[in-house]
Amino acid sequence: MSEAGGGRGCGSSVPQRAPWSLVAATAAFCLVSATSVWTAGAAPMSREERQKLGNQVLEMFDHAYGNYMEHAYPADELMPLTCRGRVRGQEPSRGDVDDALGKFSLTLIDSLDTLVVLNKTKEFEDAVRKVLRDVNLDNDVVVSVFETNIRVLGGLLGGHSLAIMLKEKGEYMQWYNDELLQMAKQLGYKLLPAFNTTSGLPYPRINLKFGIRKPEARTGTETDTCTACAGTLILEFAALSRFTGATIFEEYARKALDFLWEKRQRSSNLVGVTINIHTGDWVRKDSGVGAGIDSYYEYLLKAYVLLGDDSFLERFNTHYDAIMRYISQPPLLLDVHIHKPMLNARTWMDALLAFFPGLQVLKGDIRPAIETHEMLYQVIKKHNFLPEAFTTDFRVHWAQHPLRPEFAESTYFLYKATGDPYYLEVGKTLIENLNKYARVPCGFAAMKDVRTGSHEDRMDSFFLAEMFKYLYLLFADKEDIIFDIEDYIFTTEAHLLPLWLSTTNQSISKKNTTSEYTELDDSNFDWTCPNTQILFPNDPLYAQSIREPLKNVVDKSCPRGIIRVREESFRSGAKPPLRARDFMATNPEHLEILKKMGVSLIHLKDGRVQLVQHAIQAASSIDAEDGLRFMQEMIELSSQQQKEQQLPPRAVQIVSHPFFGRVVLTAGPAQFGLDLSKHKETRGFVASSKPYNGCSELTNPEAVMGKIALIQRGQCMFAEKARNIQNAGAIGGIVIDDNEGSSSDTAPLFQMAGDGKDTDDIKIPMLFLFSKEGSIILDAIREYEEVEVLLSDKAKDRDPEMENEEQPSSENDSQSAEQITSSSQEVDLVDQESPEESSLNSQPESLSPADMDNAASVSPSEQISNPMENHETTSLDGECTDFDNQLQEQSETEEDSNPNVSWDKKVQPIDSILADWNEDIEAFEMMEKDEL
Ligand code: DMJ
Repeated sequence: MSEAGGGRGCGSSVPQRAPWSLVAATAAFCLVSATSVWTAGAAPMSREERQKLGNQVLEMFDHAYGNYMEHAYPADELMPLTCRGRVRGQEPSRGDVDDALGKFSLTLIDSLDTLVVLNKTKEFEDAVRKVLRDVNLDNDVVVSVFETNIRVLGGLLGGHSLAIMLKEKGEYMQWYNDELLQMAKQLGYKLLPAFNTTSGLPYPRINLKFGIRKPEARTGTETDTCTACAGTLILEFAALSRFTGATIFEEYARKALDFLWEKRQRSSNLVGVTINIHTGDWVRKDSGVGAGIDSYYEYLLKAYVLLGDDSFLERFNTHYDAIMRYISQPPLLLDVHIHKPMLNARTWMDALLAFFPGLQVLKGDIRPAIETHEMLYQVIKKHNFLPEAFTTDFRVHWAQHPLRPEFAESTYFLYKATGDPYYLEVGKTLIENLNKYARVPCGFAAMKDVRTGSHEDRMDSFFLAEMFKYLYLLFADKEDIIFDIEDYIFTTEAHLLPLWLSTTNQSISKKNTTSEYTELDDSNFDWTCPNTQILFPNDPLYAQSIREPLKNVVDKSCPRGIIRVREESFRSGAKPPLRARDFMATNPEHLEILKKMGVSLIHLKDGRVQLVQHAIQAASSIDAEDGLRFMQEMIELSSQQQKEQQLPPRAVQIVSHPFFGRVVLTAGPAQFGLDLSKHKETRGFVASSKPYNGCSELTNPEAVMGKIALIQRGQCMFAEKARNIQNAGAIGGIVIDDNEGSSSDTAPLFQMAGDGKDTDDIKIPMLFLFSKEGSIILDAIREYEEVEVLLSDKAKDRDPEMENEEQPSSENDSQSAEQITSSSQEVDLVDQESPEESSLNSQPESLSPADMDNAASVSPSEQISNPMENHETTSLDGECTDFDNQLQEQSETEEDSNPNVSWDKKVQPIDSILADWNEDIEAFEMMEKDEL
């Protein structure tokens, strides 16, 4: 094994080698010892079973890659539901997510080194030839600098690294002459104009052909970028410099990192999520380890490993100490404000942070890695996948899951570090869930909603670059891989760069780095030096002993509000601060507390109530913090209550041959007809109604009798369509959008509302599909004639039995349909929240359905209800003994003994003074923008 040159492990008793090597070497020890010593915990997994799982991963990769090559290549990505390539400009725009697509056969390039890891050397050779023959890097297309760097530049460099390794071995790639490296260099030069800022931070986007700021470029006016976007370049850029001798790339990447380091918040040592690339001001001052920041930290540590430059380790350690001090609340990792790091910035976590336990392994801090990983695994067990965001009490916050690999990555590293076969079982579950819920005939489809099991027509390139690599390596023995994986470091996209680069072309190292580390006292490094005894104890049950106390952390969780703020002082007898959920606008004591916190209550002329916080008007800084927390709670409560009043999306699952339940479409529910959420489902063959719009008595009742009728949207009310198909004997209905090209990928779903009359007479279930999802059914009818679907609230497991199931047993019972009225609360946001000033507006009066109609396009004659957001009602079992719950109990007791309080609550319920807040949507948009 080659060592990472100047790379230096922590701890005087540890030999001078990179921590990376240390981790790998120690893991090998654990693996050997596991088979003989294991007596409790997860049972060891036999070599046969590991091989079986490894082969399963290979088969799954073939399914994903084969379908991409057959149906999508040379397009950037496969659309696995419609079985074609995603070509930018030819599909409805998905916004910033599309900035990863540069018409450069993204998935092929991102898959290159995966082919070698998976021992598909022949396919690798073919793939490299295709890249050299077909890929054009000079397209007139605006791409994300970050995504292009990690996926394309990283993909080319990973491909080059393994191509030269194979060539040296003497069998494959004998014709190879650094062509991938030449392409990488060409791409590197194309990205350089992005760094033309005074700060040295790159613009977030660049036109591959025209660069930046020229009229044709269509980019260069941006002012902000995310921290990860500017701080995740050093591995690829340094590798490019060191492979080619062109030092400029490493210089630019170092300069950007130096600038970010300079701009860290000096008292907390944290960085914000977005930064102004011209002024260096933090634009978003919240800080976590997930979206927008994640790989900045990753690259500091890995730059040290790859380049052997101490300054990167010292920076990483300083940040890590801050993360462990403020953000880590094991097993949670919660965002905080960089200026007020004791104050949580939100009460949910995003899925990208799942990489962090893996990074902690590399760092050598195993205990919190095990804890966080365990918590994430429990969330996965509950929803089959990690939702894009979930709350501190483990409810779904954003329900999508684009087949992200971060959790598999952490699982692999934890297994390497602990040798605990538990992590093999975790990997097995990931494989099973992917096959059961994401596999479709034409690849693997992202989950649109982990709760319903519905799909999105999307298979991101990182799924091939990362997921299969980590899963395969998890089960592989050393001899299963044709090279020594420990000679390489993984980039954030899991591309492989050789550690020998650390001693190659070092001419620019350290030139620009600042050095103020001597100012830091020892306490800054409490978390930095792994104790190998704790890290890799000889006790093979070590990891299990850490997991044990957490085994019910998700199932037994209790609702949490904003936590931790001054918790100690509450415990010591001080009066707890006012919680948003307890607040009553007519309670003089509460109004007094509000005043102390700098929050004013303004009654607007139109009857609405506005809450505004001015931190400087608070009685003390503690009161100001309480005020901020109170405002945040109001926001959370408001959004939660609104979500709970909305119906969640439904699923249309195609169950007949050759789909067998593998295609699940996201559908909008109706506020009338059979309620599919009550464990009801309806299964039946589909038939188009005549007239297709279903607006008059059907002329083909014999065709729809006992079937699920397909009806086109438009011309009349949804309820009218439902009555017409019901009268013709249909057992359910699917309304298909008449706006060609519409899709739930790009338009918000909505609920079909009634017609303002009593709709109790409608007994059948009705669902809505956008045009793209609807065409999947229509195409299936054209091809297979008989198409059977299942309408439900959640897709059913698709197992082989589905293939043998009998004819439909539709459930069309006479249970009266429930008319569900939509949330009528409509409130306005007056001002954006900021740590210094927050404001909320609310309106107690109900609005008419027309007022609520803010979905994309609405036929004048239809009624639709609010666009749906993610929603989940989780019943929490187990005893709630945490502090928040005590507070809740306390307030309930007070309420019982005080009739005025209850009465007040009735006449002015809390939700009547809450605000409609766009934080979720904005944050999600920001996250999508910042990184995928
Ligand atoms: C990948 O492209 C990279 O891992 C990146 O750093 C973060 N997100 C995606 C996968 O989720």
